[in-house]
Amino acid sequence: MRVDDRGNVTEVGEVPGVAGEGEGGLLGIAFDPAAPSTLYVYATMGDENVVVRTRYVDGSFGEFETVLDGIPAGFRHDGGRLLFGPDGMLYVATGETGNPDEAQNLDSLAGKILRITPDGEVPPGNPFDGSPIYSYGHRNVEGLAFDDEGRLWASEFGDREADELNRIEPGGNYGWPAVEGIAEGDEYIDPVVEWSPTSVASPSGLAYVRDTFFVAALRGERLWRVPVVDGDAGEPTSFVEDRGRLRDVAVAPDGTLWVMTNNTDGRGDPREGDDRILRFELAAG
Ligand SMILES: [Ca+2]
Repeated sequence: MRVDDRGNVTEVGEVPGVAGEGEGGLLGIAFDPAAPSTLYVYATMGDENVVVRTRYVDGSFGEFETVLDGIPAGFRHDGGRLLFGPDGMLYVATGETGNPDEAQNLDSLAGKILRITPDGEVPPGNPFDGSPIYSYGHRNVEGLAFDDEGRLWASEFGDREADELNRIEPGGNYGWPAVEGIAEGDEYIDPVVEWSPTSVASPSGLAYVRDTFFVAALRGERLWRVPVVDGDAGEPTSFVEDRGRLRDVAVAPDGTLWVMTNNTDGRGDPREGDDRILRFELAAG
C-alpha cells in the first residue's frame, strides 16, 4: 500500500509467496536511502523468513529477488523489522521463533540482529567472521532505530518479567533466555530502559527524532516517549492511550510522527475503521 500525506491509500501490488502462520507474514519494509526506488521486504515464505527486494518504478513493483534467506520462522516470535543504517548497511531484526535457546546459538539466525550489505553479503566489520550476526540473545525484536550519534537501539518483547529498550553494540549478548530485563551481571548487556510488568508495554515499533525515542506498545496500548540524555535514556512517559494496540511508529520526512494501530491482529478489540495510520505534529523544540 502507498499512503499519501492526505491519507489516500493506493494498493501498489502484492509480494508473491508470502505465507505466514501465527505471527509470520509480511512483517517489515524499508527503502534503501542510497537507491530510493529499491524496496526491501521481510516476509515469511515457505518454512523460513526471508529478505527480498524489488524495484518500485512508475507506481508498480518489478520482479522480487531474494537478498537473504535461512532465517528460521515460527508460529510466534518472527521479528521482522528492517532498517538501513547511516553506514549504508541493512539491519534485520529476527525472533527466536519460540525456541529460546536459538537466541544464544551463533549458528542460527533466530533471535538476532543481523547486518548485511544491500546485496545480502556479510559486510566488513561484522563482529563474527563470515556471519551476518551483529548482536544476539534476543527474544523477539520488532523495533530498530538509530540516534543522532549513529548508535543502534532496539525494542525487545520480554516474556513474563520485563520489556526492554536496548542500545546495541556489535557482538553484544542481550541475555535471552538466561536473563530478562536488567540483570546487573557481567555476562550480558542490560537494557537501558525496562518496562515491568510487560502488560504496560510489549514494545514493537521504534522511532527516533530530536533526542527522543517513540515506542509503539501492543499490549500496553500506548505510545511511550523516552528522552535520551548523553546517550542514556531518561524516564519514559506515555500518550496516545485511546487507540488500542500500536504496532509501529515512524518519523516522516516532514517531521510528523506516523503511528500504526494493530487491533485486527487477532489479539485486539477492533473499532470501526481499524486498523489506522495516525499522524501527529510534534511540538517544536
Ligand atoms: Ca535482554
